[in-house]
Amino acid sequence: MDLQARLAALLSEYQEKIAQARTEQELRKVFADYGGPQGAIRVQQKEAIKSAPNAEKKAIGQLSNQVVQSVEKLFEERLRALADEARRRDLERVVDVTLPGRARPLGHLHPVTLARRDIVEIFGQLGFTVAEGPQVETDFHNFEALAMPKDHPARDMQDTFYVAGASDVVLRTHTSPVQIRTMLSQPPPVRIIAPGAVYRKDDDPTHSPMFNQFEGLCVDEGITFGDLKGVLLHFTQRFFGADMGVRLRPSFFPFTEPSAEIDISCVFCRGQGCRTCKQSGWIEVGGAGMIDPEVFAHVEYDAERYTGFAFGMGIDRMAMLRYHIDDVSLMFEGDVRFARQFR
Ligand code: FA5
Repeated sequence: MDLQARLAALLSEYQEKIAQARTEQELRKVFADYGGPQGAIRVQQKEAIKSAPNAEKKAIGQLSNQVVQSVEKLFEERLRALADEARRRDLERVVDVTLPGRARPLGHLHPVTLARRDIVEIFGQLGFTVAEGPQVETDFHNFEALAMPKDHPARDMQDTFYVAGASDVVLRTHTSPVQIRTMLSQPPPVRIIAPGAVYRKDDDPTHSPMFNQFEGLCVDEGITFGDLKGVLLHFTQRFFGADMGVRLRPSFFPFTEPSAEIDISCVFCRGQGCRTCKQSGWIEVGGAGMIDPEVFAHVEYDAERYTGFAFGMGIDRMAMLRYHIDDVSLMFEGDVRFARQFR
């Protein structure tokens, strides 16, 4: 059989096989077997060229190239036919246009996000702007400038995560370093609120190793403890409802003097006394006080002229109280069924 006859036989074999191919994948395989670089036609071509006298080589090349072109053309036609068939089958499928649509699942804001947004809005209306600071903080901003030099016993109140290999870099243990960053970057008057994540070696049903606080700082001439109490009372009543009370209980923080623990009336019993508030009618939500002159010295504010107050509260704690959630770990598990319940 001469080359022409062999190629014609291959071509008709090929035609039969592509007609049988039912999927694009099958079709591509048949094409590769015949028309591809290692396919039967190229093999025939190479063998024929090798054994032919020089004068005939060109004609052999042309002939087999023509056959390959036909193979390609047939492949493309069959590919189009397969696509058309698939489309026709799709169109023939019966669609019941009266069926209800499938609703797309909607995401939900986390209770901590909801609480943070409300906090920022309430303080925004009092003229407080939002300030931010890094979560990986220097020892200076987190402790030193807040009147907690190294070896100060108050450092033990906040069990600290240190960054490996850097003894004076920590994961911030509270949002108070944002006070320092803000005062270092601008002169008084200052009125900021600083929400954000903080970290402590703490882990039980009401304490989490990562949690959120918001810091408040107000510095100007003539700011008093009465202003602090007024702002906290206004905030609490907007956030929890008009019948909520605030109590400031004497306490100690190295960076404020006098200092106080902030209690709000128990959200469960509205101050009547219950198991959660241990019958006291009050629940602790944060700390506060008047800025200590030592802190003003670190940021070069004139303590003779200016006074100020600061407070720091747990956002997670506030959200838990507002939505009556009894385990802080639920807040961080990322279960969408949990988030879905809060609006
Ligand atoms: C502080 O962190 C001070 N920086 C607050 C402050 C700011 C005082 C400005 C004075 C002036 P304390 O460690 O008490 O204080 O934390 C404040 C609040 O954060 C707590 O009342 C609580 O609501 C919340 N909190 C503390 N630890 C955790 C924790 N592990 N998990 C969840 N919330 C926490």
